[in-house]
Amino acid sequence: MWVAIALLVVVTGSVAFSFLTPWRFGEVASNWGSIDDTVLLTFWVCGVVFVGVGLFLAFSVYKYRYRQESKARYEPENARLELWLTVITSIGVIAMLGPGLFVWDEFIRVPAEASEMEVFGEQWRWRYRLPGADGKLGTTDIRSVSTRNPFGLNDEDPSGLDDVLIESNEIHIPVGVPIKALLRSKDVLHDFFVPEFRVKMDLVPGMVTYFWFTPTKLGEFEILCAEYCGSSHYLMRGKVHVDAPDEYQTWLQSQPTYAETIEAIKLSSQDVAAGRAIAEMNGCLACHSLDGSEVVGPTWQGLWGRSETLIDGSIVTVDEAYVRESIVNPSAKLVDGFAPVMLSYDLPESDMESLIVFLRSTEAQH
Ligand code: HEC
Ligand SMILES: [Cu+2]
Repeated sequence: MWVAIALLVVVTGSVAFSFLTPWRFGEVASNWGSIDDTVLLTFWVCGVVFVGVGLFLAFSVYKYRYRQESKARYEPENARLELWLTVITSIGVIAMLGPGLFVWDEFIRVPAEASEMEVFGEQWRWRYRLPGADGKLGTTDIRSVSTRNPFGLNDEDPSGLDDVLIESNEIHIPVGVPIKALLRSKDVLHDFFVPEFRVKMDLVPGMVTYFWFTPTKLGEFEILCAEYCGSSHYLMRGKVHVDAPDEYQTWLQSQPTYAETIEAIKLSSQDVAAGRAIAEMNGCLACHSLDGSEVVGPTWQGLWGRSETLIDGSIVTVDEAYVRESIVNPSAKLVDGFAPVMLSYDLPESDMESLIVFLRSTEAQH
C-alpha cells in the first residue's frame, strides 16, 4: 500500500514539477525553433511513457500485493502481449526520433546565399576567420600552424591573404544573414555551443564540420565549449555579438586581414606593435588584460618593474629573467591569488624578444 502511494507521489510530483518549474527554454535567437520542437516532442513521448509505466507499477504493486491465499500462475510466454508491446514501443521510438532526422537534414543543408565563418578551437580559446573581399576562405593546413600563423593558412594560396582574422573569443555577425559555420580544432575535441541559437556541434581534429543558422535577434550571446577538453575547459568561453548591418561593417573594417598581420610582424622585432601582435597571436591577451582588469591572469598594465607576491609569500620584481621564466615555465613561480592554468610556451627566440620589448613598454609611468 505504502509503496503504491509512494509511486503515485513520484509520478504526480514529476508531472507537477514539469509544469510549474521556473526553468524554461529561453527565447530562441535564431531560425532553429524547430530544434525546440524536437526536444519538446521527446519530452512529451518520454513523459507519457513515464506516467503510464509509473501508474501501472503502482496499480500492480497494490493489486498483486501479498496475500496468504493467493497463488502465482505460471506463464513464461505471451506472444500477443509481446507483439503489441513491440509495436507500441516502435511507434514511440519512431515518433521521438523521426522528426529529428528532418530537422537535422535542414541543419546541414546550407542555403546557397549563406556567408561563411570559420570557428577555430584550441585548448582553451576560440578564434574566428571570415572570408575577405573575395568571399572565399583561404585553404589551411594544420601543419602550417605556428605562433605567427595560428590558423595554419597556406601562404601559397592568394585567397587567404584577405581573410579577416579575429584573435579574440568574441565574434560579431550581422542580424538576419544566414551563416555557414565551419568548425576546426587544433588539438582535441571541442564543441561549439550557443544555447540561444540552439546550435551545437563538435570540432573534430583533422576534419571540418559545419552547420548553418540565421541570427534573428540583436544582442550578445554566450559561446560555450560543450565538450570536456582538459583542465581549463571551463575557461573556453566566448561571445557572439549580433549587430545591425552598419554596426557590423564598422566592426569588420577594424579587424586585420592575414596580409596585414604578416606586415605587422615583419616590422622590426624591436617594435612594440610586433610584440603585441605576437601576444595576440599566442592568445596571451585572452588571460592578461592591458587595461588593469583581471581576466584569468594578472593584468599587464604596469607589469614591468612591479613587485609581485608569489604564493610562497616571497616577493619578486618583474624583470626580463622573471618574465622569461614565467613564459617558459609558468609553474616555477606562481603569482599569489591566481590559478595555475597557464601553459608553458615554447616560442622562437625572436618572438620572445619581441614579446619582451612589448612587455617592457608596460612599465608604469611615474
Ligand atoms: C589560460 C590563461 C593564460 C594564458 C593564455 C597566458 N597566461 Fe600568463 N599567466 C596566467 C596566470 C593565471 C598567471 C598567474 C599565475 C602564474 O604565475 O602562473 C600568469 C602569469 C604570467 C606572467 C607573470 C605575471 C606577473 O604578474 O607576475 C607572465 C609574464 C605571463 N603570464 C606571460 C604570458 C605570456 C607572454 C603569454 C602568451 C605567450 C601568457 N602569459 C598566456 C594565465 C595565462
Ligand atoms: Cu573545448
